[in-house]
Amino acid sequence: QIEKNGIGRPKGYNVSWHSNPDIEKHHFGHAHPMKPWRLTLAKGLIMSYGMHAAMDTFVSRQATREELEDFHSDEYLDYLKTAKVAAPIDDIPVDFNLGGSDCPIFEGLFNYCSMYAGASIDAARKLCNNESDIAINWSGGLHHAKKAEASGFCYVNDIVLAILQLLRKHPRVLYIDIDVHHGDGVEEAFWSTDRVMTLSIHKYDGLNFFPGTGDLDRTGPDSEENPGAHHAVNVPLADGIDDEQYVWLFKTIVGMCVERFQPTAIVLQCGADSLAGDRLGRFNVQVQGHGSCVSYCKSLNIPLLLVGGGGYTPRNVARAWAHETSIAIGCDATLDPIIPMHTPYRQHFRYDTIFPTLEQILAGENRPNRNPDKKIREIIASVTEQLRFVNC
Ligand code: V1S
Ligand code: CA
Ligand code: ZN
Repeated sequence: QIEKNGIGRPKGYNVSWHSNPDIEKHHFGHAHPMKPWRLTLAKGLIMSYGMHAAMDTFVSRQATREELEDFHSDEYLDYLKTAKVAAPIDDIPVDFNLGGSDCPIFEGLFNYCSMYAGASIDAARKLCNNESDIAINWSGGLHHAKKAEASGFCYVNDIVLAILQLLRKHPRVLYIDIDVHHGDGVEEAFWSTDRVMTLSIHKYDGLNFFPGTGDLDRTGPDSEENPGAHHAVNVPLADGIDDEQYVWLFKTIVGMCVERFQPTAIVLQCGADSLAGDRLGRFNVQVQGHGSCVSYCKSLNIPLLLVGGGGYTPRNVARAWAHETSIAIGCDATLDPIIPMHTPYRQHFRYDTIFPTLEQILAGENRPNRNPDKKIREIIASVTEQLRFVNC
């Protein structure tokens, strides 16, 4: 399989893959859109192509209490560890925003959180000691968690913990978030520093779309004295953006951020709910367009951490993260788009290709593009103006 698909291991270019099958076994509850099982589907696809042979694969470990305390408060971690499993009552969260229907308390919750956090921390360390050029944790990317609060299916913020690791060695980290939701937890954590620039592209509709933040003029602290001023970049979009516009916007804005900020490491949150046909998302981005964002970041030749995030139509999440793994290891051009016959749960994919057409993905649903080119150009102009104030 490996030879047939031409998957090789280019000398001197290392990709590490951090995962743990334990994570996939957790359940948020029957009706909950977050399904850790999507990771099993993604892993099956990645392995059926033989891609694991081209990476350093690591079974990740739980983050230690000390590591979690790098960002989270003692009281919050105590509560998270001891919280008793309970079905949400009338959608009302109790302490620390836990126990409502968004962030239920389920069996093995603390184990789940420590595991996905451990994987992102390990991945960041591989980049710090130059053992990896790209490190991947598809179980991470849980960007809404705050210091002492769960939010939007996220309990522990593995991205913040990974960036804190990177900052031990790297002077400047660029965080890029292509999840359809605003990366509010990461933005808030690094709001007052000029060592991390956060960039989130997301659906924004005032308060109507979760989490209700991420307007274009949210650029950092108001005071010019605060080092974090101008270091938060927000790209709010309307429903239905397509590949052409999204990739153009992504390359233009990321290109400008890299030029001004000169990051020495990049973290790319690859939330797959920005894909067309997502159960919670609103965009018309395809697997190809989503993957182009990864290709572009790889082409910058800066140490790169890839994490997962949202993604609520499991077959498309698996397609995207398998395709993005192939980009990381450099075999995307030679990968057979027909899903191998021996792929586990192959019947779940509905169509047998990694790249279904928009018509197949949307299955008759019509999601018009509400993003005129003029609006996209205005966003670019506004970010250009913002970045004039960034010096490194
Ligand atoms: N959109 C949305 C959505 N759907 C749900 C949900 C649906 C069924 C359930 F059984 C449980 C929850 N919650 C939401 C959003 C949260 C979205 C989180 C996205 C996370 C990420 O992809 O960015 C990263 C992993 N929550 C809300 O909209 C809040 C409510 C306001 C409405 C929904 N109810 C269930 C909770 C309160
Ligand atoms: Ca986002
Ligand atoms: Zn999301």
